[in-house]
Amino acid sequence: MRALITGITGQDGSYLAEFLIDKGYEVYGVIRRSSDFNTRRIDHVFDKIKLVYGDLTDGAGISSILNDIEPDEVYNLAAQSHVMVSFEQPVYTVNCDALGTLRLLEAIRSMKKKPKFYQASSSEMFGSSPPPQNEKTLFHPRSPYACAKVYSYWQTVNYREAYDIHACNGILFNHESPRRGGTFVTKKITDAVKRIKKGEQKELVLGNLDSRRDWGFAGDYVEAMWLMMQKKPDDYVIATGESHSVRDFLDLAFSCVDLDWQDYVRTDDKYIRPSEVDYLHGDASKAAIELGWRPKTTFRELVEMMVCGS
Ligand code: NAP
Ligand code: F7E
Repeated sequence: MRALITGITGQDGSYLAEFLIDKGYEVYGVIRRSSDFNTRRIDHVFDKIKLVYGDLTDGAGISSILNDIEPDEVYNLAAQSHVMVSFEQPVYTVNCDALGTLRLLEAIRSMKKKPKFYQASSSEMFGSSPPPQNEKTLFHPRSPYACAKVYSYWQTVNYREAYDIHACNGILFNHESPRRGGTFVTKKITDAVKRIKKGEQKELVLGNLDSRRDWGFAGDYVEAMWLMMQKKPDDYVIATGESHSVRDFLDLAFSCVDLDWQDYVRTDDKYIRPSEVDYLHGDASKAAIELGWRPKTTFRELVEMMVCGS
């Protein structure tokens, strides 16, 4: 089996590449040209994967990559994935996260042997819909990022229905790891905890501490992506079924090194979003029943892994 991963240099791309290599897949990844090395997260599997340059904003390039590689499965993980940044760069975010998906789907539609397609949909699409959220919950997106993901969600459903493409949406709730980007709140907190403990940082400045997220471990979630591709194409919520506030995360992360977060954290309005998603709490029972998928890592284990990991 041959898989193509867009966003292979990201957090999820790196775990998915490892997972598929272990399953015996031939793994291809799309990377963006950058002015310096950007393969930190996949250096350990570099000899086992094949990389091609590409960008989701370049439709002709995406089409020729697909036609050259002829993958059996395409995992579309590439995105401008930061919600706050999407308020500053809404047009770019939509170009990449919404039209980028359409470019991939259009390229697949024109192929003789159509690969299966996985779309990285997000719990952000639920926005202000009250918890618990599942596949039947209405979308009420609260950011340009979330609006772009809703667009991609529906294009994925439509290409499945209109052209019989094996296309599925994984509606993943927040998932983290030691490989999480440093500007997301969990990694920002756990990096700060380590530096504060070593005396290298004095304070941590954050935004809204009251929002609640259903945080799982990225390593567990990539298995769900693969499982979805092995079944009849459909859409699945992937979550732990537990929700915690940013405050809860701070409590646990600082307590791992015997510190009290209230001695170090202050808030600044510059991190407050124009519109916020207050409460995410997923119900992944459909994935449990139909895919046999359940999260393996607890909230405490996740926080400890991030505080103790590199
Ligand atoms: P991430 O760490 O930010 O990785 C994003 C990846 O997309 C990187 O490889 C990045 O390349 C690539 N990328 C960005 N813009 C691109 C473009 N224009 N063309 C090609 N590649 C581009 O994100 P993640 O946490 O692994 O998330 C993976 C996917 O799941 C994303 O679509 C995200 O929106 C979605 N998602 C994430 C979560 C979560 O909690 N992590 C939850 C639900 C959905 P560079 O390395 O060059 O920047
Ligand atoms: O924010 C609050 C912030 O940026 C979580 C992406 O992977 O998951 C992620 O999106 C919460 C928000 O993740 C800071 O206001 C407080 O309420 O870590 P985050 P996110 O916005 O939930 C979804 C599912 C995705 O799809 C996205 O791609 O934490 N918060 N203070 C802060 N957030 C950040 N980043 N930085 C702060 O200083």
